[in-house]
Amino acid sequence: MSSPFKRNISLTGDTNFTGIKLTDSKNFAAGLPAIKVALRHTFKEMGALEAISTLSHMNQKEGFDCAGCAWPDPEKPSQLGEYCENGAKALAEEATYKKVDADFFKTHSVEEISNWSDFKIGKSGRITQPFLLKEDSLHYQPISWEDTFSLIAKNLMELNSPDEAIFYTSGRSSNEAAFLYGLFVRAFGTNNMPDCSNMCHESSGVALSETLGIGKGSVKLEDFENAEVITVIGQNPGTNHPRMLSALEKCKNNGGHIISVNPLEEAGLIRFKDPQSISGITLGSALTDIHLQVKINEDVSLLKLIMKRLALLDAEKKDVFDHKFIDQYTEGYEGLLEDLNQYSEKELLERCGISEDKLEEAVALLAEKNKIIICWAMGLTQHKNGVDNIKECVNLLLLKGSLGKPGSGTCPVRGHSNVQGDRTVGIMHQVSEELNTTIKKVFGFTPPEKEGLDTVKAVEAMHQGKAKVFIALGGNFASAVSDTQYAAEALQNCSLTVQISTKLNRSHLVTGKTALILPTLGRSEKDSKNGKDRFLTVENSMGKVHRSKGVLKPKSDQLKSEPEIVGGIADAYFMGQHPVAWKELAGDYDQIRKKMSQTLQGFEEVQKASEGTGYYLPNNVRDLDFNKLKNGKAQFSICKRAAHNLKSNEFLLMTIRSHDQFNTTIYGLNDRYRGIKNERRVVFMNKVDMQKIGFNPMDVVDLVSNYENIERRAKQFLVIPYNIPKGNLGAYFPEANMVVPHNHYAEKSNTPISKSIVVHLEKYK
Ligand SMILES: Nc1nc2c(c(=O)[nH]1)N[C@H]1C(S)=C(S)[C@@H](COP(=O)(O)OP(=O)(O)OC[C@H]3O[C@@H](n4cnc5c(=O)[nH]c(N)nc54)[C@H](O)[C@@H]3O)O[C@H]1N2
Ligand SMILES: Nc1nc2c(c(=O)[nH]1)N[C@H]1C(S)=C(S)[C@@H](COP(=O)(O)OP(=O)(O)OC[C@H]3O[C@@H](n4cnc5c(=O)[nH]c(N)nc54)[C@H](O)[C@@H]3O)O[C@H]1N2
Ligand SMILES: [Mo]
Repeated sequence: MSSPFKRNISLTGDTNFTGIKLTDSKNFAAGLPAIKVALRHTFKEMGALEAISTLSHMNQKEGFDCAGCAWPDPEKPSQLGEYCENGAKALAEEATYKKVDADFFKTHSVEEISNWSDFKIGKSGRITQPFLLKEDSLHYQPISWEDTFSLIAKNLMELNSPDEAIFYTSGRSSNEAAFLYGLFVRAFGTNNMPDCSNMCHESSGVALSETLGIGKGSVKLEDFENAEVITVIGQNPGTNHPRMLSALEKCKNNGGHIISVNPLEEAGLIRFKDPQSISGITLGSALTDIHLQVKINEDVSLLKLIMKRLALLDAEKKDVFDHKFIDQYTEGYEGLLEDLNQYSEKELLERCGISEDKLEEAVALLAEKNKIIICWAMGLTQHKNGVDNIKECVNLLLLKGSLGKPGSGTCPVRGHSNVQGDRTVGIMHQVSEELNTTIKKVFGFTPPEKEGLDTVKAVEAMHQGKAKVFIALGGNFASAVSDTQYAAEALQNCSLTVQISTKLNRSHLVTGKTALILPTLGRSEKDSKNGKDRFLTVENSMGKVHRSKGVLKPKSDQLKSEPEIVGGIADAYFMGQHPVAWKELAGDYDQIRKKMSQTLQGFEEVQKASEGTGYYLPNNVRDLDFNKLKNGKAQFSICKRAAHNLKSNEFLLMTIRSHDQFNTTIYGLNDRYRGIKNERRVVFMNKVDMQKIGFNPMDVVDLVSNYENIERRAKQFLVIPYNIPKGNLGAYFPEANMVVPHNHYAEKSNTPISKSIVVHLEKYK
């Protein structure tokens, strides 16, 4: 018997060092250098004229939403442009003139491409037509759209159960595409809808739903101007949400204060020069008033300590906590105080690693002020106790009555530009009875009632051969999920993997036996039908739905819009035997929006988005309505810390983003603000730790984790002495995903522990 055809695919690509240069890490972000870098990237990828004219449409009412982060746009966008350095880079990536066409795949086999670095793969350009990788082939070849859809339909029909298919979503998709996709998956018969949010803000969603009754934040952009204290915890806005810095600056200009809680002194948090304001270019302002350099995953220790001190002050003065608010709106206050009493101050202080005077400064500020916002991102969510990290933040806000009034509230800063919208319109593995009931009413079919698989469980199911078809609406699943080796085995176990994508990435190489690439329009591109330009809608990080309309000529006339691709798959699968007329619906976005308005709570006004103004979705916390929760009250929580029990040679590793990447898309090899030039394979380490184990700067090491006696190894990293707490390490994602175990994740949210992996270092051999 001949052995099955096997491709020899590299999971890391080229790991040779690229020629590192170290500079001082920067203590301010943005300003003129940011504009220079932004323009350099866009000019190189798309030419100067087109770059400048396109950037002027980004985040404007008549234009398109930036495909970078989900930070909201101000009501009056800046005349100098409403974009940041990293938004410009995101555009450059999408609008690049380089193309991945039939010749490209004829020349390069998937094995060859897999040996390139992620940086080089990404720079190959935009995918121009549908491609098929046959079971016994090493080269993708062109395929027609029609054949693509029939092949997918055939594979779906051959499954023993709809639960053998997985439908992933990355957070770039529009509301319309995601709504249609979710509808098709339910009509097909499964809730297997893992999405990037499972690896991202799922912990926030769980924590906020359980304590406040809605899985989203409560602040609006204008609250930043009114806040007295903004705490930025576990988030690096200078790199990942640069436009947020202008909002923080406004808070400061109005007399507010900023506390940052982070193991690193991130540039944007310390000083900032707004490239979009003339004064900012020249002045540059100190943003953070108090930087609390917490040890990795000790935020709960720190927050408990702060609340303990505040409770002591409140016992004396009675006005530190908002007792009226606590009485009227909350439940569990006494329980929280009891919990705080069980911890010793000394132990808490030691664990979080903060100095006594810094702590006191923060406590004094928080004691005095009531209009408080807490912002957070992956530094809190991606830990074993990620959900409790966030609940502890909610505890603090509840004590201070800092919810439902101007200048205060929760602010989970979202990642992908429409990750929040995708969830709102029905991308989730959980079952919502309410949604199922309306779908039945509006569309005439009964959605499945069994909970589906999230990201972690989907990988396991594929690994065990329980799922055989994998379809991805965007993203780069193979590189984004934990445990690269295990994830690759899982995907390679599938009979068919399908990627709906704009750009080439590793998930097009780490595939099932047969693989398809379905190329789609990007955000910045015109989506025209019958000579008319169409728009789609998205929801920003603060729950505002607004439209997005591309302006550029599509890179190829063979691209289809995401709704049309989903409609094509659904139409081929059902062949007219279904109550939904998939193709017609997919081709008419106004119809999709009409159906959304009939199906989804809060979408009654979605047509307003067509007028360009946008509107806010309902938010019970803004109205201080906690009726959905136990006894109609917001809930205080008892939060746990993670116990790592490190051995003497072990460290906690956080996997973070450099300044030159968007998730798995590598824009460049620099991490300007951290002083790293031309290299990604670095590990940040405290000097004292280096001396202790006898490492010198630039020593080459492997990162090694060992969970349940399974050794995982990320090879070849340069040791960089850095201002990071003792016992902690930092390295970039996705390279470090090699060492993140697939079966360790946050309780309740299943978010991988990407920010606190126990590792030791071994000299590279
Ligand atoms: N340019 C650009 N923009 C992006 C992205 C991108 O890759 N590039 N990604 C987008 C996406 S999907 C997301 S989710 C967001 C991510 O935005 P961030 O969450 O800001 O991204 P990370 O680089 O993961 O950074 C986490 C921050 O938390 C800190 N941290 C790590 N562990 C801990 C901890 O235990 N406690 C505390 N207090 N801090 C900790 C790190 O030092 C770092 O500053 O950004 C979005 N925007
Ligand atoms: N170790 C570690 N792992 C992590 C993280 C971490 O901090 N550490 N962060 C996690 C987080 S927060 C997230 S959100 C995930 C991200 O996981 P994903 O969302 O799966 O990954 P991305 O890198 O954002 O996906 C990039 C690809 O999306 C495609 N794309 C871009 N724009 C579009 C579009 O408009 N439409 C379509 N259809 N495709 C498009 C392109 O082909 C591009 O190559 O990774 C997670 N993984
Ligand atoms: Mo994310």
